[in-house]
Amino acid sequence: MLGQQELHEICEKFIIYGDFIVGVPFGAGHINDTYQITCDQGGLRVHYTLQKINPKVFHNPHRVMDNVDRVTAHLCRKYRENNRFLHRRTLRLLRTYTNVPYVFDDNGNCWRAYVFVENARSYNVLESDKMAYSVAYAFGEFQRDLVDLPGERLYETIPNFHNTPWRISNLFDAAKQDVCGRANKVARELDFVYQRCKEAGTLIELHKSGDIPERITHNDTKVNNLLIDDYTGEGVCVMDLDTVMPGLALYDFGDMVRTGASVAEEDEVNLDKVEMSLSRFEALLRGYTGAAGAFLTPAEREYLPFSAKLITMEIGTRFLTDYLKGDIYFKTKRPEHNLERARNQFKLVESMEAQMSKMKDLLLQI
Ligand code: ADP
Ligand code: GN1
Ligand code: MG
Repeated sequence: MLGQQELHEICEKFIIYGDFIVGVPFGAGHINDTYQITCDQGGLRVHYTLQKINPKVFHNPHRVMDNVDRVTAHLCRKYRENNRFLHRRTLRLLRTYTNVPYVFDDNGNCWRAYVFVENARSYNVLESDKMAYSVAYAFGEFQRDLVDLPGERLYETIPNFHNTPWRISNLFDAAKQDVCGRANKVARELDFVYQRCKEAGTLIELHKSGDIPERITHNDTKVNNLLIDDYTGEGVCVMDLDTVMPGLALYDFGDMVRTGASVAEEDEVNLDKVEMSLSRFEALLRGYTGAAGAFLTPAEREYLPFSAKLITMEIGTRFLTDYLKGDIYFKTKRPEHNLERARNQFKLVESMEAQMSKMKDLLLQI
């Protein structure tokens, strides 16, 4: 984490109409370094978000920022035309004195700053079905608003990001190499994945056969990547736009269910507490189809329940891979953190499997 002087120096490169007071680490993201910056602006205290993009995860920050800039500019234009509250509906990038939305520090790290969205917060675990509806509606609306993004295809900021079979083969490679000597501890988990690897390519196959289209998708729709209004409970701002790129809408829906229908935190170690709530699932389904239903193809609709299970497998697989590789990707707070997360996700997969026929029944009712 950086000291105040360094944060101050980075802030000075952005056009901020205020004096730096303090910067504090903020949020519960697993990837970037995020700070809330407080400035004095003409006697008022105003906040900004300052983020260092993780260079180990995003190898080409210029491309990440080009995507984010295009996407946020498009959303701003759209909201302005529709007289919606611009400043809280989308992230707003600050620009530098050379009119660029990011800067590099002396170590070559890329930093960006956003207007801090006030009177709203993100949740790791949702508190009600109503909240689940709002979350899914907001992410569905995000996809819908990007359908007409002008210009070239967005960059793929992380290639193969939702290529589930590739993620699984990475897991077995990591187990084979076993650089940390941890593989013997996870035989049961490896078998869990092995038993399910046949269905890992389902969505990719459907895309290849033309049944489900490529769209502009968020690709990281875990529910804490959305700010929820403190007063109205509405989803007000989709965040974490680093992986907005061409993708499959189903992975977005699946990730909302993985995180929004689980009644426990992603790293809850008491697995008895980990399960998928069917009523949360129903609320997410209604919210998402409420916003995105008009453009979904029949095959996309049909695979909504399955997508939840698939991405939960995928993320569990990624946590387990990172555990075997020595915790080099996700931020961790304790030595077994990634293993705990993987076990948690696999328990959630089992809960989804046990409720899959009910999930499919609900789909027929909406
Ligand atoms: P990571 O890639 O590490 O997950 P995020 O972009 O998701 O980073 O940001 C981490 C957290 O910071 C978010 O979950 C949210 O709580 C907070 N945050 C980010 N941007 C803003 C913003 N503009 N306004 C308010 N909070 C924000
Ligand atoms: C990461 O950045 P964050 O914490 O919102 C990860 C997602 C995972 C998620 C699991 C770029 O999301 O893919 O699903 O952790 N983001 C990246 O919690 O890898
Ligand atoms: Mg995040």
